[in-house]
Amino acid sequence: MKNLKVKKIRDIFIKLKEEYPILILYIGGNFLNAIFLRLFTTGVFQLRSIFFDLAFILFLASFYFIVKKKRRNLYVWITTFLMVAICITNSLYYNYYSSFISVSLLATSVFVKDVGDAVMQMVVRLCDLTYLWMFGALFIFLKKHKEDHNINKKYFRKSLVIVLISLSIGCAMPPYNSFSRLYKLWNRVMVFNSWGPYVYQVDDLVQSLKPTFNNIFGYDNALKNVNDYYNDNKKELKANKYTGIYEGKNVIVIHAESLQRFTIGMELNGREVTPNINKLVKSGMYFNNFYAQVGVGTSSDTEFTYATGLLPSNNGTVFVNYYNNKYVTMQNLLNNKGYYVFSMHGNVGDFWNRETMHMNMGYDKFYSKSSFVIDEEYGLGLSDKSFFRQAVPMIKDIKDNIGQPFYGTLITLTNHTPWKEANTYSDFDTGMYIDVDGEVIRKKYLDDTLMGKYLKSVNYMDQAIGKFIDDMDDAGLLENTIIVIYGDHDARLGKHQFDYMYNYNPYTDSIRTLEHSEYIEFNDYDYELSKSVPFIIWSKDMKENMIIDTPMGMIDVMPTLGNMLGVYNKYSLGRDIMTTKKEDGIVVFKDGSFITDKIYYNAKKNESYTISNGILSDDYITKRSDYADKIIEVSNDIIVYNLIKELD
Ligand code: GP9
Ligand code: MN
Repeated sequence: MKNLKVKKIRDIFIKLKEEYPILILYIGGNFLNAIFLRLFTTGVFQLRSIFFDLAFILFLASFYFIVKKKRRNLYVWITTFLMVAICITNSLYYNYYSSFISVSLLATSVFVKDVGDAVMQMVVRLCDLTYLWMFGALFIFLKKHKEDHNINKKYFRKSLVIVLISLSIGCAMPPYNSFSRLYKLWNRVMVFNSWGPYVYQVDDLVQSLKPTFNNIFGYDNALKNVNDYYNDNKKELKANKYTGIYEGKNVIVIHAESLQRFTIGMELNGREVTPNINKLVKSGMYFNNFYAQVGVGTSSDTEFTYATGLLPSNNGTVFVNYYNNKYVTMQNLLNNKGYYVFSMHGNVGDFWNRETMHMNMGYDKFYSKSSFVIDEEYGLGLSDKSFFRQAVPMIKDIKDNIGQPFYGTLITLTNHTPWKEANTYSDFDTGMYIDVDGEVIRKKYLDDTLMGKYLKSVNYMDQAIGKFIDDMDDAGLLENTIIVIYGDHDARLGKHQFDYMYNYNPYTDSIRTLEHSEYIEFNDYDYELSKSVPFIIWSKDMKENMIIDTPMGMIDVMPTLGNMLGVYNKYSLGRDIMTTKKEDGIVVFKDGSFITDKIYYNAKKNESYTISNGILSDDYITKRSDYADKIIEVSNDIIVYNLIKELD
């Protein structure tokens, strides 16, 4: 009986192979490409996802039986092209971002293009092009085999039945929470792993189109969700000893491009990388367990999370895709209090759609590249030193002619990856000196590495900031002003850059390995934790230096700094860190991962890494994971469905 069935299936297959060779290539080739994609990206092969690949390809293949004869080849070409494109773009994208691509990025890609050099770093591996073999094979097959079938509705129906069977088998297999992941799509890697690349991309397409159809699709549900969340978590303004301490003061916020915390206090050859920022750290409020919470919108996501206390969107970038929606921001709250609110940046105004979005956020004016004399350019635009030099008289002019208080965001630029001209603008020494038989020898060490260029560039930015603060002081602009500095996100340095920096052996010109007594371990989690950025609040007359080590994310700035400035944003999902116990601090990342004082939880791998030892309750991770999922969902609903305007 069993043998009979096997024989029957084999016969069907042989018949298909003889009669439909093109179709067999179509199914087999695109299926194989999906396997390759897994191999070259996550390396995870979940059996269930393979059934979804099959279901997807067979679904497309089923139309082969009902497409008109003369259109059939075109149909094969177009759909193959789409599937190959999915494989190539995701393969490339994953290598750089460790996540999968979103069609909503198409709107954002114009900005990525402008960061040209950074994109050039996006290494194209040969394996990323493997998928192209399918075009060659298809070309040969179409030339060799001429299929001349009429429309066959019976086969069409039969293949749809197989599609349904494949889908059902896939769905019946664990993990069962993959349905909610598919629906929410903030952990793209997990969706990819359990649903396969093709279903992932269809899901992404649907999610990206959601805002367009939001009135018919999910809007009511989202509104209810968000309303329930705020009702259940009513946050009343709780005054504390920091409430209003800086009320009415001018504020200058320095958005420091790619400034990571590990550079603070770091020395190379006896020279500090950030001597000027170190001074602020030692005399101001220094939040040394602080993380940016960005998505694909990097700089702009930090601006958004800082200003609103919401997390970035999972579908596209707020600044680009949802710039017209209503948000409550630090800027418009201060504006309502009578502040003159402005931003300055040495790049073109439409980068990240800032020109439009800054107005929506409540800035009175955005001084972009065209407001400055472009007398020195590095990377994406005006050099930081020139930018800050020109900013001082502009701020003086605001003070004298528009009035106080003012709130200004100064966005730096030179420290943007890949720091190609670092040797031109920085003399910071990234070599290493060793004593060989009484003679001092200089080894190149970090000289031509990305890390070396980065450190040089950070040192340059630090000098620019130091000079700016001196100039502000000379112009009498520091008397009634607080300075806020944050690193906007990590610098996208590869892990191997750290391995090399920590384990370089100058005597052998090699990298120390585990066996070596001086080996410094730097594992995947050390790498994640090293993405921490500094957050500093400083004023000239500050009485005491404070170090705050409670885990804190960018969304906590609105409630923390806002409280000091006497403004309150009831929609912020962050916490006032000055009154948050260290054990309650949590930094939620966009993919559901989080950091507390005890662990780093990686949602992609569902594993945790101990930061400090201690007994964790059984539900420690589940509770926080649920919380992370909730605030990601609420933020996303607010952004995608423009819900602030619906809430009271
Ligand atoms: C560009 C700058 C960089 O103006 O803010 O943006 P990023 O690439 O860091 O998101
Ligand atoms: Mn940036």
